[in-house]
Amino acid sequence: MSVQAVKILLVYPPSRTQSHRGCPMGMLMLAAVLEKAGYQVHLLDANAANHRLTTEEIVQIATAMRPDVIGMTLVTPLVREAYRLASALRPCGAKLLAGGPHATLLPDEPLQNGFDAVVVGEGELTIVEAIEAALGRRPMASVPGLVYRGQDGCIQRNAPRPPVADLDSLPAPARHLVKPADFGPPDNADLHAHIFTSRGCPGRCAYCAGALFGKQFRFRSADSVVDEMIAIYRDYGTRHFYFVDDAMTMDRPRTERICRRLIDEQLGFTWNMMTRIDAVDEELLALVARAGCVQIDYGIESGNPDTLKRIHKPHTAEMVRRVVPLTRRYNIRPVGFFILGFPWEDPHATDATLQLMRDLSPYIVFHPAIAAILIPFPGTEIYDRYKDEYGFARWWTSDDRTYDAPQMDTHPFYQTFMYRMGVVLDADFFHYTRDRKAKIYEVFRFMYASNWRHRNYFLRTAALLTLDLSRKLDAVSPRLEHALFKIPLKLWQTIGRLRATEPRESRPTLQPAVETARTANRPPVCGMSGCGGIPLSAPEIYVADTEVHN
Ligand code: B12
Ligand code: SF4
Repeated sequence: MSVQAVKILLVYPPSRTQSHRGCPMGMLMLAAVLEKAGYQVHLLDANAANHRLTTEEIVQIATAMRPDVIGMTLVTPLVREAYRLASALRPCGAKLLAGGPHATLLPDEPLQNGFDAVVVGEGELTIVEAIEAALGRRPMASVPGLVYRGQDGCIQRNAPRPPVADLDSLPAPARHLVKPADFGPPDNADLHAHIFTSRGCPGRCAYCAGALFGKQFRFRSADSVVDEMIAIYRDYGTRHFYFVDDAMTMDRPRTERICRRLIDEQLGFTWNMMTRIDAVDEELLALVARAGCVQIDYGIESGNPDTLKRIHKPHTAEMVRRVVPLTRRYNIRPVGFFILGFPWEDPHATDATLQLMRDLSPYIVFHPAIAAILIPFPGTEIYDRYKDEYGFARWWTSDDRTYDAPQMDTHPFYQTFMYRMGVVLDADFFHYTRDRKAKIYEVFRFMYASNWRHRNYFLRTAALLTLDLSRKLDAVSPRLEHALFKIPLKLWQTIGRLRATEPRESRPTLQPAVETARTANRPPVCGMSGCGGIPLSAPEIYVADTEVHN
């Protein structure tokens, strides 16, 4: 069979609870490599916000399509569904290839759950050889980075594939494979907003499996990044971008070069980035603001010095107190991520975090994300150290994992509500005491109160009191709570559904957006996924580009 006749189906497996409006970058980067090699490539993202697919639907499509190889991305929260899907796909006769963060961290596991082979680490340099090997056209043993079962049934782990040294040499993501209507309304600015400009992180944070792309920071040239932004704008009209690098500013000269070109060519793009508190200073903030940066996501994590040290964060609470207001001074929205519930913390330790939040609250938007209560992902120091003590080894394969969406019928209103905002309040890997749970709730309540501070006073107070009432009633009688809150919950969900179908606020015009905003005496808008262009002066809550479902 010629390469052109080989049909590859790339699948992002279903999630019961989440969907996204941005297209899956990893899959599109692999698709680009495969198309360049001549294969026929198809993409199925089961979590595309407007066209979510169940396992059964994917099987139906695959059965009709009859691909030769199916490649699947595995992320830890979705592996149970992915393994179920792999078993259901076996009768299609396609070879099943796994890759992605979870497969990289635990390459043997997918082989025990229906996959034929696993690509460890970055896929671009391995995927073509892996497909050829899966089709029996070259020996499995000849493919670095591949894990598979040998003829004796034993798992074979080939030597690792070195990471991609020259990121500029990779083809641009195959964005044309995405059907925009699947991911949101026609004005969905998130669709092509994500850009990956570097790989690797030298950090060693105890809760992060940073091993995926290695510790060595590698980056694309400034020209390649800006050229991609221009190409995306030309092809899709995208003007707001989100650099999804782990720490965008780690190579300062490169960041400066990107900014200079954006400024010199007056491209008028706006953008968000994630970076570390210790990787910015005033001069850099001034520059990125001029180049269109409207939001920086900082992983602050804690206000407790002992915790910051134990999780190996390179910043101190004092640095955070300096950098966050400074960021706001340059008209950039600082967004703060925190993690609550470290096993060594008591309620008193959490008070230090709450105090830091209070100090930052005039400037910051808090991001009460799904991982805001510590989730021990595999491959992290936290997981390895505490899995036996707290009995959560391999929680991702268990039916009673404490990391899932609250169900309307079983969970109280306040938990369901907070989940809609991104928090899994009953994530309880570390068996929290009542006091600690109460303290965690207090912190989230504070985050909401702070994020809502520009809203109508009465509505804000009513929302907070409703949450408190639900929580108190639930402690006394869950049945009574459920009976009382059933109607408001339904109402709130219906409003949510109606609002989700409304078109979102339009994006900045092609004029240099930040400058235009300033001259027009209105703040630049943030186009980041989910936040829908909220003025910088009115902080809001959003959950990256993830949408959550009950
Ligand atoms: C942007 C992002 C998101 C976005 C978009 C995700 C998406 N659909 O693409 C949003 C906000 C939706 C998101 C959500 C979540 N994310 Co996220 N996210 C990222 C981030 C920052 C970048 C992802 C990306 O685009 N990478 C760039 C591409 C090139 O890399 P890649 O996708 O991994 O693909 C490469 C390889 O993995 C491999 N590969 C991947 N798939 C396959 C398949 C085959 C067949 C082969 C051969 C190879 C292969 O080849 C690719 C090219 O080299 C990463 C961090 C990171 N540095 O990657 C975290 C990361 C992927 N997220 C993570 C997590 C935990 C989550 C959440 C669970 C958070 C939460 N608590 O809810 C949710 C899960 C959502 C879901 N339903 O899947 C973890 C996953 C860890 C793990 N053990 O699985 C990561 C690694 C962050 C971290 N360091 O902990 N995320
Ligand atoms: S949390 Fe961020 S800084 Fe820390 S290791 Fe992970 S990617 Fe690096």
